[in-house]
Amino acid sequence: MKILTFTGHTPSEALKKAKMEIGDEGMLIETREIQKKALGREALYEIVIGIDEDKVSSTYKKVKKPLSKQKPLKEESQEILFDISNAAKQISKISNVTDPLEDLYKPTSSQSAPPVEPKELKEIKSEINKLTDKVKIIQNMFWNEKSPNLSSQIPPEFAEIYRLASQSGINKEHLDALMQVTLEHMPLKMRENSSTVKRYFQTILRKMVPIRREATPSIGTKKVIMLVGPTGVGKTTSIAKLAARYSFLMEKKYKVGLVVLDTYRIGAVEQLMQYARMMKLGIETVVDPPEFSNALESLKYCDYILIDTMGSSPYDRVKIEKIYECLNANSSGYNVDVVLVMPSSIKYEDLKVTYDNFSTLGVDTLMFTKLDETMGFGNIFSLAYETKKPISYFSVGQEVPEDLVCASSDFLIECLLNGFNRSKV
Ligand SMILES: Nc1nc2c(ncn2[C@@H]2O[C@H](COP(=O)(O)OP(=O)(O)OP(=O)(O)O)[C@@H](O)[C@H]2O)c(=O)[nH]1
Ligand SMILES: [Mg+2]
Repeated sequence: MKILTFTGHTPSEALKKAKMEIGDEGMLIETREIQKKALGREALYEIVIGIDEDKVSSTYKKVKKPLSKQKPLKEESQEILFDISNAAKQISKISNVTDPLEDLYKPTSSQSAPPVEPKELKEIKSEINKLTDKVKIIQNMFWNEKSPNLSSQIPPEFAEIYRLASQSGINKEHLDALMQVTLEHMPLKMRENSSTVKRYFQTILRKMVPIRREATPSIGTKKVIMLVGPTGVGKTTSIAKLAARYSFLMEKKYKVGLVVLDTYRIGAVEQLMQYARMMKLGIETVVDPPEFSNALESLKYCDYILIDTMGSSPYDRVKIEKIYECLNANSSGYNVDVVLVMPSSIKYEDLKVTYDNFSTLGVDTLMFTKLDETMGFGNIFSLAYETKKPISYFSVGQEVPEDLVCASSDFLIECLLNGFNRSKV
């Protein structure tokens, strides 16, 4: 017997290479991880295949035959499927996990492949999809993060979605709780492959994220919205985007007024003043908390009053206290909606600390900015899930007014599982 080795970034990649080189004849002897995944470096796996010496050259010839003489695609893909299925069994034995492919795609006598004709392209596509799914399953079997919090092991079909969600920065406890719910409630029939599992899990995620739909003021009422949050997160830019949205971009044009809390007299008003000038909007500055009610009163002709605040570190209790004093001094009778603005680029734990410190202001909704600067969105999901505070808006770039998105669970979960894509805004 001749021993051959093949390497790849995943065991299935190595298997594919083996398949390309020696066809179906070999027997998988061993799979090992020869290089661990590290920052900036992919993992490397090696598989060891044993093959009868006299079969090496003939097999090689078989693979190298011209394209025109190769078997029809459907038959080939079927073969790869069973080949991988066998390999999966052997890999399973080595890694001591159950075979994910055992019952799926077991050939039965009635399933013998009919001859392929051009009109059967659909079937070929479906075969390829099945094959891709199997490869994914094998890949994910080697994803070595375990979930000790789950009462049962994660079935292979769930591994991809679990990995995606985990890599998105979702809090581990939240993810395990969601996975447990999915495992308990998902109809058996839907567990057939990882794409139905993904769809089901996506639906659960969507249902779990609280969203506040935008509601415009009805006749005779007004909306007073205050943006609070850490320094430099995009509060003023977002106020400008909202102001433009309400006064120009919606079907109905609303009257918008602006208020700036400049209780530290640091000239925080200048940036917003420029936007106010450009959009011809009334603007009031509040330096001392008792002036807050007067500022709101003087904008009573407006449908929307948007209040900008100076940024403060979540640990700067004195600055947050000043905002609280303004809210406390509000005798105008107008209800102030407090929106906590946070960047999506910080991890869940930091978002939670920020939320806890600003929560003394009575946060009504969450707004996340800088979605264009991050890869994972699980942190956002987890904060909304944990605090049960609905998300109202997302900011997806620096451009005023276009880079603003009204929150929706579809949009967030799409970002979470597939990344932010400007074309889907
Ligand atoms: N990439 C990106 N940049 C943003 C986004 N929103 C705001 N910015 C930028 O972030 C920077 C700070 O924005 P500001 O609106 O001044 O932030 P702020 O929260 O008002 O800052 P302070 O008033 O100093 O607390 C500016 O350069 C904005 O253009 C966003 O969604 N994506
Ligand atoms: Mg600002």
